[in-house]
Amino acid sequence: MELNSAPVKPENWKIKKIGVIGPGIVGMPMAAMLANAKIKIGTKEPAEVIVIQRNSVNSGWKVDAINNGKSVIGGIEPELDDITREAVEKGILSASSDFSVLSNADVILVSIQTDKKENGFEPDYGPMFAGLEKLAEALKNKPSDKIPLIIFESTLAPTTMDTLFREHFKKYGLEEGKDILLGNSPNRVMPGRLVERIRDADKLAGGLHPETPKLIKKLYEHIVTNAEVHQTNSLTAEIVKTLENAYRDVRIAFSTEMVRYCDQHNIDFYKVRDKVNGKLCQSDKATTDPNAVPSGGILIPMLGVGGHCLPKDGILLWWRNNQKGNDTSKSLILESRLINDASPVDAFKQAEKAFGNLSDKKIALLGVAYRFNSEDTRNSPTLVLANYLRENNIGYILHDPYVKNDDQNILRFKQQDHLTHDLNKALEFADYVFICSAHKQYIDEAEKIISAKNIKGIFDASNIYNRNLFQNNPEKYAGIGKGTEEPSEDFIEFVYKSFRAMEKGLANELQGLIHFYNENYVFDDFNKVKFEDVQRLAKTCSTGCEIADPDSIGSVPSYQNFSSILAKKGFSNSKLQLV
Ligand code: SAJ
Repeated sequence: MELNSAPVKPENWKIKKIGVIGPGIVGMPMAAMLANAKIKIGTKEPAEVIVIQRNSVNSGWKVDAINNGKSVIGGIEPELDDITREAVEKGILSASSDFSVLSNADVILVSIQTDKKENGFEPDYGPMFAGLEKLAEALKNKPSDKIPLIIFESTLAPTTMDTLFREHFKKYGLEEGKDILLGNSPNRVMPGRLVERIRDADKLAGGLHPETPKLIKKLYEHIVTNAEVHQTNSLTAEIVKTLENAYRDVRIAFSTEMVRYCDQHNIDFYKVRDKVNGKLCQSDKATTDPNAVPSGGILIPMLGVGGHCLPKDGILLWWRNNQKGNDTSKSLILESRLINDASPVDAFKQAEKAFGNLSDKKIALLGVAYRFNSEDTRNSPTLVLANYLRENNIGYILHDPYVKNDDQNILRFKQQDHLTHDLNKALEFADYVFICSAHKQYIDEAEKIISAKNIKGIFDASNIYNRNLFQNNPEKYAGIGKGTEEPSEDFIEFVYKSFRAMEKGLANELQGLIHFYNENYVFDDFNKVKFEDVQRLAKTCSTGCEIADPDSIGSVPSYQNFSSILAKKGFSNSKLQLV
């Protein structure tokens, strides 16, 4: 297939107007930062930034809020409120529900939420296509000499750009590489650190045309000021993005396997973690700092894996294979989903081992948001546990300082009557406390929680407290990974070797996936995916994504008859063939 010659050259590029569709946790900070950077590319005046929010029941209010200078993201988001207010006051940032204002935009960022179909293997692009239809309608009226650059910030299942989005715009007479340029720059933001992450984290710039990543880099260098923008093709960017979250999920599952063994044998998991991560040269500060983001090889098993990304991205990486009927049973990535989904109920059973039967006790679940200091409840493991307690007729209360009463997931699971914002009320109600997210409030008010008079036990599922706080009543404290015995050198060696087997298994799986994509979806040199590129770009992920070289696995390590399921999977998929 021939690619058209450069339709827009970076050196002749003019940006007067930037549209940002979807002011969520990605779109809001991107819009505010692009406005605040006062970007002048081929112009004298800074580019105007317009946020587009459709007039929906749940989110329609965002237009007025932004036009009044307010960021629409709750929780603790350092800098974001100030940046938004300043940009609106200077007249560079505004919001609208009218897509037609995008018809003369030079750049359009699309940050509409993408999802996975419930109980399915395929992406759910319902809201995305609803937005893209309106965008294409607007661009049908674009000036004929303008070739807008459309950058997808949302996470996309591999092949989406080439097979779905290119076709979508074509239906409206907008041909990629001629009338429009399609690029993808999947975001690496994290609630609680939105601004910091955009400024300090390396970013991928992918395109279907070789010119597109150059343009994205030229624009984004104004806001990614402390990190690099890496150019690549669209499929590689799609694979790297989903892989980063998939491999994080796999590493959490691996750590969960190990912590379960440690907890059964009263071994201090955190000592294991630090020693093995030292041997892997992948250490971090998260063992001792509950608000540090874990990035080491061995991660931190908590109540479960929530959020919008980790629970779905590994499945999206396998979507096209599943669609073709290829064998998915050997995948470490998919096995990890099962391990992590079991965690909330497993944690409850572990608490019962420590404190005795809890079926007639009252439980306070502290922290409903899946991440500390955020209001985000998507796939929250706390809600999984709350549903389990309700099904088993166990009394409980939910506390969170940030999650609102009309939060969509609270309403969806009908948990609104159980939610309080008053910590005293939760502590007065309960016999036992589960720390489900490491919100700042639970650190600041540790004394109150620990010494509350009714509370008989605290189950720490967030690695928030140090056992020393319970010196006077050690029986009151239990948690995930909180064993007290020193791990033996043999056990450390076993965990290290199992990790090495698991990471080779993951690399073999990835090699099979890349081969599959190249064989079935790539028809020109620029868009070909190379394992080394994926490995190099994944390594730029600031929460750690070191992909090993593919290699055969000699044997599955074992320790007193215990072996990792993921290491075993890795062993069995050494010769994974995907065609
Ligand atoms: N979790 C653990 N143990 C850990 C790390 C996380 O149990 O050691 C759990 C968390 O409690 C949470 C879930 O995993 O329930 C997800 O947390 P996360 O820290 O991985 O963060 P997310 O989902 O908010 O953001 C992820 C990040 N991806 C990676 O770090 C590879 C972020 O950088 C991405 O921008 C984001 O997904 C995204 O949008 O894709």
